[in-house]
Amino acid sequence: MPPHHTHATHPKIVTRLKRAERHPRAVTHLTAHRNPGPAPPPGRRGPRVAAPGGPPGVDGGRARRVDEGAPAPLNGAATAPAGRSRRRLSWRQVDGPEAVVDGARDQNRLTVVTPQVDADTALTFELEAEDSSGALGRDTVTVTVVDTFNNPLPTVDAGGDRTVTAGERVMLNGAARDDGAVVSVLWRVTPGGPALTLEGDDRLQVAFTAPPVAGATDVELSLTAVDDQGGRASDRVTVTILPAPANAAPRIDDAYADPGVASGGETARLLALASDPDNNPLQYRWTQRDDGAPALAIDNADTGDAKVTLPLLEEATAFGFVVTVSDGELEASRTVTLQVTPRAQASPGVFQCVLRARAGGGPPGGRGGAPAGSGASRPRCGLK
Ligand SMILES: [Ca+2]
Ligand SMILES: [Ca+2]
Ligand SMILES: [Ca+2]
Repeated sequence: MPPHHTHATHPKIVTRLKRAERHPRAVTHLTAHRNPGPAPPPGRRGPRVAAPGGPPGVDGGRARRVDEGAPAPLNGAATAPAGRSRRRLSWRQVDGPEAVVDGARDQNRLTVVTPQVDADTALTFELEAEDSSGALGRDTVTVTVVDTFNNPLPTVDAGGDRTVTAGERVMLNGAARDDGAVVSVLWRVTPGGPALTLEGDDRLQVAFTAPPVAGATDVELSLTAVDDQGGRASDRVTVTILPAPANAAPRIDDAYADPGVASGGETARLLALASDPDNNPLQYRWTQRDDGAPALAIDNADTGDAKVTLPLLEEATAFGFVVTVSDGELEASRTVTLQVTPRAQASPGVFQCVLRARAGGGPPGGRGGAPAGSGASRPRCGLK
């Protein structure tokens, strides 16, 4: 970069610049020796005329020099080959720091406001025309922005390129400095890639969640900073998004009832232990199988440690429970069977009850109980 600002701060140069601003031709002269810039434009071209059967003839207009921060009208022209008509015109900037487009882009005339520059800088614009047959013609025009105003542009750093995985939350840390002050920043996504939702696009730190992609996909973001004198500068960063590895289903490592055989009136735990190869968080869900057994309420059914209280039964009954473990997308399930025996004897004595309690609630020793289908009152082991 030419040491322009050191020169420009010299009082004599500032005076010359000020004078130059009033006399645009002098600016050209003043800057030409310091920064020759691109080769001078060729002489006025003749209007490019559409050849019969060829694409539309397009002329982007004359190359020119314009002061920084000034409006620059561009005048293009397009002609369709004989027998066709002009269907569409569009202007776009293809090179150089971004100029602000003032008005429509689909007319012969395009008005842009040149950006501030730190040295004479070429901007290239392209005019594209499409005719009624769909044929396209293009031409470019160069506008050289002349450095006339001594305002060092902000220094912007969008950070280093990154590679992330789809679904990952990505945080980008930008930086912007200026000799004066940075008054605003803005992150933008270059169109054409996958859509991103930026969180905090007007702050130096921006975040987004990497979208799903079919293959490695580049997303380009730019960070633009504006200083207190309207100067702006940008930097770009490329984030490569890799597809997320295929999700694997959770595994149920163990599932059982404790105790495995219980008697009516007791409480049994339903325990499940699962893991996920991707370390996804898991959700548990216990349900009772619809197999004719009495329906039971399951406590803590959404955990790996659920609980049921068994009813008093007339006959031995198997209760089936299903635990389903989900990682949010895939699931695994397992059935657990709990055998429940009726309480041992009708009208048990206090002694037997105490004995059972001391045995730790295990399966009762005696079988039998009320005969199947009998309406006899259930044996109870309670002291009233
Ligand atoms: Ca400048
Ligand atoms: Ca500045
Ligand atoms: Ca998983």
